[in-house]
Amino acid sequence: MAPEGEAPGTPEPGDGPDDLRSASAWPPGRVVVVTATYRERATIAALCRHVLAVDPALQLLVVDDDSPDGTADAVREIARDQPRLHLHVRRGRRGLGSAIVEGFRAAHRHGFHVAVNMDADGSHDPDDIPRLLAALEPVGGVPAAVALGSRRVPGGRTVGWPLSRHVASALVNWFTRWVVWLPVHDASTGFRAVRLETFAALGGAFEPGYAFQEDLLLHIHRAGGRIVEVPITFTNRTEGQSKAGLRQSLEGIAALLRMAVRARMPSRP
Ligand SMILES: Nc1nc2c(ncn2[C@@H]2O[C@H](COP(=O)(O)OP(=O)(O)OP(=O)(O)O)[C@@H](O)[C@H]2O)c(=O)[nH]1
Ligand SMILES: [Mg+2]
Repeated sequence: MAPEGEAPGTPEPGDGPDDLRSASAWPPGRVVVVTATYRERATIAALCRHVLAVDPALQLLVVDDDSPDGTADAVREIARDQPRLHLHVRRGRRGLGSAIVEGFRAAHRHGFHVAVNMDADGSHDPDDIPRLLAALEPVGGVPAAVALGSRRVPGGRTVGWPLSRHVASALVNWFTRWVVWLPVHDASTGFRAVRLETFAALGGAFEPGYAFQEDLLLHIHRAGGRIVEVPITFTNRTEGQSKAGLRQSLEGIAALLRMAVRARMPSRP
């Protein structure tokens, strides 16, 4: 539930000193979609409209790292008469993982139960959100902690990738399954529904970059959380540019190696 009488723009714990957050109060809600953006002006407006049209109960939080292309302005424009759309602008590019963590923490503070994380570049289809949410429901009395939109289970697929991306993705997922010992087929997917109670209980530090996706799953798995995979079709971006450059790839490899070490250390009680 949104805190009553909250002053718009008041910094909250976890906000950087010069961050800007949504100027409007959040309506109460259960599920919020969290999308991190860096230079996504070409796609963000369509994504906002599509997500908010999927279900009138859904809200959307965009965590933008002050994109120089004016991504935040495009969000503000729509948010002006859309109370279910929230914007959090951070100063300077600080990484995909850290943006998602800030989004999840803000969602938890506002009383949401579930956050759906997705990319802003059109690769993930908002129409798949209801299937991800349904997959969180209990099986044998045990709810799932996270439902992954998976390209690597029967029915899932990837459209438009060059061979090099297929090879890189296969290597990452081989490593996370057989070396990091994560029992999932698509650990690097950026489309997932996460129970915020589980997330908040994890504590600890997460990898701040792209490897956050695998790292979150490692935390959840080691805490005993159930992970389910739902087949999705992932479509390579057709607009804007990839933000995952050589630096991000090298940081991702280093992070996976750290995770492999952590996977061999005893879990916290
Ligand atoms: N806030 C924030 N968002 C980021 C950052 N880096 C990437 N993103 C966003 O994270 C999402 C995934 O980034 P992409 O560039 O699409 O990475 P990718 O999906 O691995 O690669 P492509 O689809 O080939 O571009 C997109 O919505 C980006 O805008 C960052 O440093 N900060
Ligand atoms: Mg992408």
